[in-house]
Amino acid sequence: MLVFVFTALSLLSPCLATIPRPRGVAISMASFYKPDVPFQCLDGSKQVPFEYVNDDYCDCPDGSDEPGTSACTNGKFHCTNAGYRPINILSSRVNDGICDCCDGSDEWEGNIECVNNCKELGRKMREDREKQMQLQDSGYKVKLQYMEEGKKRRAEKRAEMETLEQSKVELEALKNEVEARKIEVEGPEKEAKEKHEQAWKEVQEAKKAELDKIKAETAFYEMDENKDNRVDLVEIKAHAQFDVDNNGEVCDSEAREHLEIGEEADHVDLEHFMEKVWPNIRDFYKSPAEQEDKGDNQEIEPKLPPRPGRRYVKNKLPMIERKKLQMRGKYTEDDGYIDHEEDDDEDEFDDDDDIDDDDDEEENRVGENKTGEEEAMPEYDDETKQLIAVADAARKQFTDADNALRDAENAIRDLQNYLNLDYGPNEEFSALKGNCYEYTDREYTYKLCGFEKATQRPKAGGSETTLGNWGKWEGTPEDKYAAQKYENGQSCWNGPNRSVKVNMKCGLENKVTGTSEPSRCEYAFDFETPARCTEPPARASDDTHDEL
Ligand code: MAN
Repeated sequence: MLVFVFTALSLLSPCLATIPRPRGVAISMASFYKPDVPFQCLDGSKQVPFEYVNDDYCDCPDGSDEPGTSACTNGKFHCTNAGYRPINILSSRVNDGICDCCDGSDEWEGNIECVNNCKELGRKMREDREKQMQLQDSGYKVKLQYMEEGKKRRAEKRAEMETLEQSKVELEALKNEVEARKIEVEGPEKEAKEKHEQAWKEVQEAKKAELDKIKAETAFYEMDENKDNRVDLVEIKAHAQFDVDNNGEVCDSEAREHLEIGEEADHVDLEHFMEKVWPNIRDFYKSPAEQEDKGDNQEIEPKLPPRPGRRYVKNKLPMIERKKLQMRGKYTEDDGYIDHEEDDDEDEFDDDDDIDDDDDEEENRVGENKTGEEEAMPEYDDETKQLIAVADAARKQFTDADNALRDAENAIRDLQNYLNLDYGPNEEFSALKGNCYEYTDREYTYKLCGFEKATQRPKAGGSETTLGNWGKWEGTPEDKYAAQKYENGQSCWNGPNRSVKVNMKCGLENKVTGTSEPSRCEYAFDFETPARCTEPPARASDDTHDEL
């Protein structure tokens, strides 16, 4: 059956002529279907008489002879859809009892009554289009501002950079200058300080040597129990600390070894003791009193008797202690202990008091003051002080210049980072720089900080996860700025490092409108921004379709 209709669309304006063509053929294809010539299959494979077109029998391999029937499985039916959008449907859908075209033209056999809702759909489409236009319109106005601000910002940053580069050169020169000055004045300062410190060291060492000598002498007379001004084998054997092999007694060889004497001798005098014995035992020598306090088994006298004519004791205070106090100006042979601040403790030295108690042991050490601290070095002389003040000032100048240079370098680096970024062809995306946008879904709050990073924080609490750091623009080759990529986020267990693709489209304000995780640890954000709005084309006076 030949089905040949001449489509007459009453809705059309008079200037659009009705173009006769077979059913299911688009106006643009009408010229291939001429009733007075044989039909050439559109793939060029063969020719058939025009009567074969839409005769419900498939002749052409490409189905082009049956545009208005369902005879060919690969045929296409064109819905004109006047008032809306024309579409092509599979010809198998023709007369299948389902309305596919909004104008109902695919169900021409009348198996089902189709309502023509093309006008309604067209109206809706135009409304949506109008809304889109308005959105683009308003968004584009904001984008123009972004562009202006972005360009201004770039120009400012460039100017700032130039100024800073200039100051950097000057600051480098200044730093070098003040550094040279610092080095120059630090020399004399160091020399003067060292001189002072050396003198102080020498005094200290002399004091130490003096105290060591006293300690050695004290030890000698402590060991010399029979007071014959010699230390002999018997006396040294009374000191368990010389029992090197720990067999419970100090044997001859151990005693000789400590006394640094051979088989032929059995004692040492003070001079030999000071020179040969004391250096080897000073670190572990314990006075009889100390040994007793430590629970030593040695039977030794707790306190040594006064020695007439010697200064060994005065008011039962060991000489070493007296010497120490004497050096600190707190003791004289005549008056004894004279530290008035410590009058309360004076009795301590008056009698057989417990001067050897554990509590006092620390205080009785040679070469240390009462608190166990080294004596403080005296102040520097005025000349050295002056040199220090000059060097301090030079050091401060150097530190200030160094800090200023560092600040300038940091500021240059920040500016460079800003200027290296691509904020779009007209700087419009610079509005996102330094700003963050949040979006909360059922489980997480997501945050996008423009050109910086994207994060995820569980709503239920817990730490923030970095999903990615600014990477690059990742739109299509034709539309580079359609998407951003944030990459190298926190690694995903058994998976890739997290990353985010931010799809950007036109909107009136900057905001994340949705988030998803299309594949594990690979996220997608939807982002609206005026920066993506385009200049709307001039509105057509008549919005009708070309087939209308
Ligand atoms: C966290 C979140 C999720 C992610 C898993 C992967 O729970 O970052 O988005 O899928 O880790 O283990």
